[in-house]
Amino acid sequence: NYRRLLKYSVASIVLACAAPQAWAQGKQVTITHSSATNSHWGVAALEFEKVVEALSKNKYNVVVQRLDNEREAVESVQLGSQECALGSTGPVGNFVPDIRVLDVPFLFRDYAHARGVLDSEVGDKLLEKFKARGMIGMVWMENGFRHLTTGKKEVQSPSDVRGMKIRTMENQVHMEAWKAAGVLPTPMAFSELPSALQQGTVDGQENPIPVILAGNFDQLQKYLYLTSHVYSPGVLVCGLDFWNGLSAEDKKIFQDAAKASVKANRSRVEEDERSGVQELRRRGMEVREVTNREAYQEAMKTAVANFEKQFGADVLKTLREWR
Ligand code: EAX
Repeated sequence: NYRRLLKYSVASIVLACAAPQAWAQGKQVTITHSSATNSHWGVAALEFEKVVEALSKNKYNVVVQRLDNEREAVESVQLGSQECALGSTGPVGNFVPDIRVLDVPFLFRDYAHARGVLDSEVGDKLLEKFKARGMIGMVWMENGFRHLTTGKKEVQSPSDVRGMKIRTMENQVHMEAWKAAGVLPTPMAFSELPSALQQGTVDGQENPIPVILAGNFDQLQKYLYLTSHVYSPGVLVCGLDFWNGLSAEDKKIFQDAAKASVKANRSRVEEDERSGVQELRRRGMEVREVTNREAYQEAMKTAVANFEKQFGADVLKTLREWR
């Protein structure tokens, strides 16, 4: 009897210790992003975590992880080995071809223009396209306007980029545009970029201020040219099976969290845009204002003719002239 009593008391102590913990853990939902915690992606993922956990009263335990290979992240979401991911649309067009139109260079004038389109029915319709590819496009996010950087050779005008090896995202639209400008586009995942710059496999790359800042690219590149040649959208995606398994109430929680996440993301982009160039100069980067942006546009012109065929000249015109 004494033995039995002992067995029961041990069992109840074990249960007492384990149970609340298991309960507090909630159902694990992993979301990945490709940058530092202190970045426009990091703060967005943390906000998503905070809001899901608060609104669900810890029914869900959101785990934020860093995964610099954005293509792999989307693949994992599609396959269901992770629930959600947020990041640039760079490689996403390879999964959802319709969204490639958003990556066309010189399409958006400024942030207000891009956000206006993404937040409209045009953006909603494009998010709908993710379903056929096993994902839910939750919300449009933002990576920022991309700028060219180089390591050794200084670029004075777009004709100087001819023959240069520039890393691009694994994005056909970007590759085509740079090719038209005479560049040898070298596509690779974001995860491979720092070592490619370090080893000099490429002469330069292009990314928005928030990415250059958070990735400390000032240590890898000497020159920054404020080309703003293309707006780089972002997107928060979740797996379709995961999504279909949620109750309507929980879906609403995740949607609200996604919206809060966009807010955090955009206000961080704004902050980086305000102080980032000054900070990069302070860190020693040679920053060049670009007064001849049209010359870059001109250099990419033959590609734009192709994009008009691919996406429809009228579609591009509507997007360009959006007010
Ligand atoms: O999402 O691959 C890129 O250059 C992206 O801009 C970066 O991953 C940030």
